[in-house]
Amino acid sequence: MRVLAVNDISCVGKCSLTVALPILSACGATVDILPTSLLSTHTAGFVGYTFLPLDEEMKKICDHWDTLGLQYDVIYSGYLGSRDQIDFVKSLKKRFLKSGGIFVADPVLGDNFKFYKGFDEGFAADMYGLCAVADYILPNETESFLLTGERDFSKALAKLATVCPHPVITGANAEDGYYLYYFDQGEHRIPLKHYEGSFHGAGDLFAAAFAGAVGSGKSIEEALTLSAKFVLCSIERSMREVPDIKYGMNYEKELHILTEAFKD
Ligand code: PXL
Repeated sequence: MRVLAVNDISCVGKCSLTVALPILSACGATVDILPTSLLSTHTAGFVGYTFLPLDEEMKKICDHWDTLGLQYDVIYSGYLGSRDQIDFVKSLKKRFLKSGGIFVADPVLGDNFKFYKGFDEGFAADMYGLCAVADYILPNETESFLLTGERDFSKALAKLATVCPHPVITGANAEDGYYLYYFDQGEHRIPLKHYEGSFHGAGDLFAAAFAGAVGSGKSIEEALTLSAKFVLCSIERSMREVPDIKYGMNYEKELHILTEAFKD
């Protein structure tokens, strides 16, 4: 399986491409990367970070790849640094996804019912357009609200399902507990163990594991269950080991969950 991961490089803070590479590799994928921006750290919790959008470089990289005839089984997109980049990433599907390949989009917009720095309603509207060309989308509860205007998960999921065949709302805090909500010819839910606190990078760990799992032919239910197990074990470890969670989660010693699931 050959995967193209489109995401930023946050040099510090264990998210985006720096976690997508090891996680997708643990799923047995050959991973190529298209960096969308280069930051000294991610934007949540650090002050004074540097941010270099790579819009022009992304175009040049892809023009070179055209000459190589590269084609991918899976394209997985995450944090995008500008509205132009959203448009550009839409075009990657036609250019680089094999026929029958899978496009997984994580519409990274915000958390705790707030936009991440630099994003706004216009950005969310464009991200909705990217969701409409994806096979699977992985908004968290904040992003599902920012995309649809709905706080009710069933209503948000139904709205997202009008544009994408397999929306998943990750970490949805419903009245009767925490769930993964997903649409697969109808609404389904998988209950999640809940941990107090906010775990930076958890969404990126989940998205990379999920992209690796569905790309390897697992059903949506199997892929969600496996990715949730990997992330929940990483959360438990991080609660014990990481004093300052903005530096990211300790997931490395949980990668065996993925390597074991994808043994030949
Ligand atoms: O984990 C999501 C993410 C990815 N990339 C950057 C971010 C964030 C969340 O804060 O700032 C640069």
